[in-house]
Amino acid sequence: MNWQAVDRYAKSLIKEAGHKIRISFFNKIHIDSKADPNDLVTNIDREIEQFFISRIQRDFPTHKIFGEEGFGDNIVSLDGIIWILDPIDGTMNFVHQKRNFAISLGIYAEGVGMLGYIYDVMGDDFYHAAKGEGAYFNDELLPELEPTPIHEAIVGINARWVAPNRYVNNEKIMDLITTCRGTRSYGSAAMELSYVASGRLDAYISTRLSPWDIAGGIIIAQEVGAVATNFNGDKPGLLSQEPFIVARPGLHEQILTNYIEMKK
Ligand code: 2AM
Ligand code: CA
Ligand code: CA
Ligand code: CA
Repeated sequence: MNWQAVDRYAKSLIKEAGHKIRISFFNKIHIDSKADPNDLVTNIDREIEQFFISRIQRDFPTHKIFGEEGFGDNIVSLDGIIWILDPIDGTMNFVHQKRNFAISLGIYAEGVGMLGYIYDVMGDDFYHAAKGEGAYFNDELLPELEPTPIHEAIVGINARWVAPNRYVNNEKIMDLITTCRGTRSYGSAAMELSYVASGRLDAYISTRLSPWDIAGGIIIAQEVGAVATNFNGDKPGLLSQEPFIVARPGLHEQILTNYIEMKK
């Protein structure tokens, strides 16, 4: 496989998809809900996924596609080359804010992350990485991440985990948010991952993410030495939903050990 050619192809495909999303605001967007009334999906999420699939199937017929909206392949193993795609990560932001959403794509070969992309469509900010080649913010090489103590860290976390919930001990989360320097919540897991990789956030935590939320970002994160795992400290799975934490080295272990207590 000529990965440089795949990389050039994927970048241009993502930019083209971003353009389609930006011009979609000129027309009425149709909004539906999925699992619950706040779990939104639009015709644009679906159309963009279908756009990627039609191009990838035409130009890389042996590759498989695993996308949030379900138009791709039924993936039960990580064999072969798989494009793991979230056509719009942050659909609620797409609908309500018309910004702060991203296209997320990771390309895996036999389960190994080869190419990762997160495109902040309205900011026109492109985070990308190729395995072993470093990670970039637009054309800028991102430096290796240094450790940061918890009291100087900005942590990306949704405020709902501070309230009682069925996933984590919220009192420990309260300790975390009062100990760290500050918290932020952007509403797009992929963007938050790109922020950790580029040092804009020091950690990001979510109790439940899907493979397409993290597939692109973990390849980028790995290139700068960020540590990404589930709450057991294991490598994130790419076939099911799992809790997720990514952080600077050292800080990851500190947060996981002292502030994350999963409910049984
Ligand atoms: P989405 O916009 O692609 O659905 C919001 O905090 C983040 O969590 C977004 O990255 C969002 O992705 C994801 N998310 C939203 N609803 C979710 C759900 N029901 N299960 C898992 N992840 C979800
Ligand atoms: Ca969704
Ligand atoms: Ca998502
Ligand atoms: Ca999505």
